[in-house]
Amino acid sequence: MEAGLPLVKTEQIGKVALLIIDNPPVNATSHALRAALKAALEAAIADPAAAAIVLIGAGRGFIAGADITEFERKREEPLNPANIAVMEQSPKPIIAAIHGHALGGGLELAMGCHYRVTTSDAKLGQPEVKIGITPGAGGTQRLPRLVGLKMALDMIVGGDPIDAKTALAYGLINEIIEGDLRAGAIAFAERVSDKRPLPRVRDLPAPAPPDADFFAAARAETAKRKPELNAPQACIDAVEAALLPIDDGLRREQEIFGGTVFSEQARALRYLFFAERDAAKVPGLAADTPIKTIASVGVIGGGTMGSAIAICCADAGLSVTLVEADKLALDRALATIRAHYDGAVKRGRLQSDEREKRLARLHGAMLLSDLRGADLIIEAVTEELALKGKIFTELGPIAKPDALLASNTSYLDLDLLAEASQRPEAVLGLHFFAPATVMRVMEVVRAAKSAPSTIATGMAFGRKIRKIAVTVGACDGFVGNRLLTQRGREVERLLAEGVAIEAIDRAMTEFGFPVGPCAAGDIAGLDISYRARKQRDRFWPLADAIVDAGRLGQKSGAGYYRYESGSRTPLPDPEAQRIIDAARGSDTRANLPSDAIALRILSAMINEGARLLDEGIAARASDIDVIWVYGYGFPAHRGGPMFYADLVGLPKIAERLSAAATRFGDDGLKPAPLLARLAAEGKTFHDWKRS
Ligand code: T1G
Repeated sequence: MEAGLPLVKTEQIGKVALLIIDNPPVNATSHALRAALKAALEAAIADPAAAAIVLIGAGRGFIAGADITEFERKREEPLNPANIAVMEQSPKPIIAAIHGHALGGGLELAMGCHYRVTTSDAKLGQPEVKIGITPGAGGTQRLPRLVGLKMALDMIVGGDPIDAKTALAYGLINEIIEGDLRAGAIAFAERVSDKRPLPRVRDLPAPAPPDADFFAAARAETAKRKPELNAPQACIDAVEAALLPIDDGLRREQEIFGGTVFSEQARALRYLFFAERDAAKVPGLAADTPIKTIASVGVIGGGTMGSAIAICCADAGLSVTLVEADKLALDRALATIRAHYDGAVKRGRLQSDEREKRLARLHGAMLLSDLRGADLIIEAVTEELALKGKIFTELGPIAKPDALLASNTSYLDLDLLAEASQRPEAVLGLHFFAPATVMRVMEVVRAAKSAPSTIATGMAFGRKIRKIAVTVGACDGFVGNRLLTQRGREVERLLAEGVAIEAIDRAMTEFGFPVGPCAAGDIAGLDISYRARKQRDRFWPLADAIVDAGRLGQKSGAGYYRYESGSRTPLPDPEAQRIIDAARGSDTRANLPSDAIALRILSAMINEGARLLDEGIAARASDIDVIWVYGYGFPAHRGGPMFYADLVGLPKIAERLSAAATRFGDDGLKPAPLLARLAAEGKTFHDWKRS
């Protein structure tokens, strides 16, 4: 916010006082804004010239909620409830004029007003649960009085906003203003300026519970869907308090809110909120680095990844040409894509006309030369260096002069592909995570000679296809898979000690992962990591023994678990354990507590994270966390491996690793220099900034 410019400007338009809230980028209610708003409200209420007051936001929207950056410390008065009290005691009507987002404290302030009008594209919601807290300015009490318990609960426990049409249908707003909001809101204010009594939400009757076990059912259903999260249950508790008289309910809400704000889960989710946004700022990349326009994309390879990448591009409105080696493979890829969209229509997630629009953007081809017009070409063929090298060699002379050439390789040496293309400055890695239509993160890999605009364009492309794009350096496995390898290595050590397959997976699911490392391997296909190990002379005798026994995971019906035909449910299989015991030459079992198993695995990953920071492959610790949370299912309410390390304390992690290095005689387990240094200095990864 430009210093000295008022956060709230008041304009008198006829008999209406217009209070313009201006705290870019999203009018978050920082302490300064709350204080300025209180002063402006009190002045307008006292001003005889003002028969009505309109609150309106400058910039992108109304108010995106409380200033989340303030939650790491005790927040100063006035808080939003104080401003709401001022409005509810006002003898004059106050109208919230909403465009863009009215979220969290922003919607709560609007519900403190007597009327709410919006533009047709406004979004209204209580997303607090997504950052691990409950609403804390009356939203859990006023929203149910306006929209009923069911809708209020859906909005508050789910956290997703509703659109203006739905808000009008549920009585959350009074009117949708077509055309100029400011003028429309002032006209509305003039119309209601003499209407009495003033409709205060707090005066509405407490909502009647739909049926006796409404809340019990909501708790059970939420516990099933989000068993590890505290905030959704706390939100249900707070909304249930709406059955009480309003002031009792508001007091109860404050108690519940206070119990969530400083919780570990809330701190982790807040951290991730900003980590996600920080990832978009690539250190060393000037903000004005030119970004090329990407309107058409060529995808080479229509396998699982290639067809999913094509779908992501078509979903984002891009024209896509999918190249396969022959007609059979091409037809198969296009059929996979059509089946994806048919499924989405069947599940009601997509309108059929929208399906046709997206399919119309997709074209099949069988020649690389058919990609000569593409702005960006993404190679997504099998992980074979020779094949990828051949493709990049051919692409060099074919692609148009300013095209970008990207590889979806997960491991291979990008610089070799870049050299093969004869235009290394235009080459980058775009590493998607399977399933690419679901996983929200994408590693944008900077090769040795990638031009700044190539990386800037890769990041913009990521945002365009609604991915969280994170720039990483080029190395074997980039960031995500480097930690994955260390996780696999520690699992191999645990298996060798006699820890059971199920015990390892249980430890990581209890920690919060959706599936354990062994079951995750079965999903991905054990032959893929087996081949990657062989290509690097990496010898994991126990993991190899499973594959050597023909157990490739889900796709072969057995891996670390067995799978009934057509089922994806991992079933314990003594045969898998027998193969491992045979390979380690013992069937004695070691029983380690789950948290010890989890800490061993996480420590190895955290150590690798520290190396990646030291090497400059990862620019900041939070980038590693964003990649693992949105690419590998690391539980978001734990913040990511590096955030978790700070929570546990780096000295403890370093000590653990030193002990393991001695025990296993493996220098690879020694604390990485950065970890050892930060631990010794009593610092955290969060403190660490690249000098
Ligand atoms: N506080 C502080 N900074 C915020 C912020 C907030 N609430 N919302 C956004 N920012 C920053 C963000 O970090 C980024 O900064 C810039 O604004 C643009 O955001 C009392 C307790 C509104 C949908 O959870 O969902 O109210 O990176 O990149 O994609 O009950 O921001 O540029 O430096 O996300 O257009 C509840 C959070 C708070 C909404 C816009 N509110 N915000 O998305 O832009 S708790 C939220 C969003 C609360 C009350 C409780 C999105 C957006 P930078 P952006 P965008």
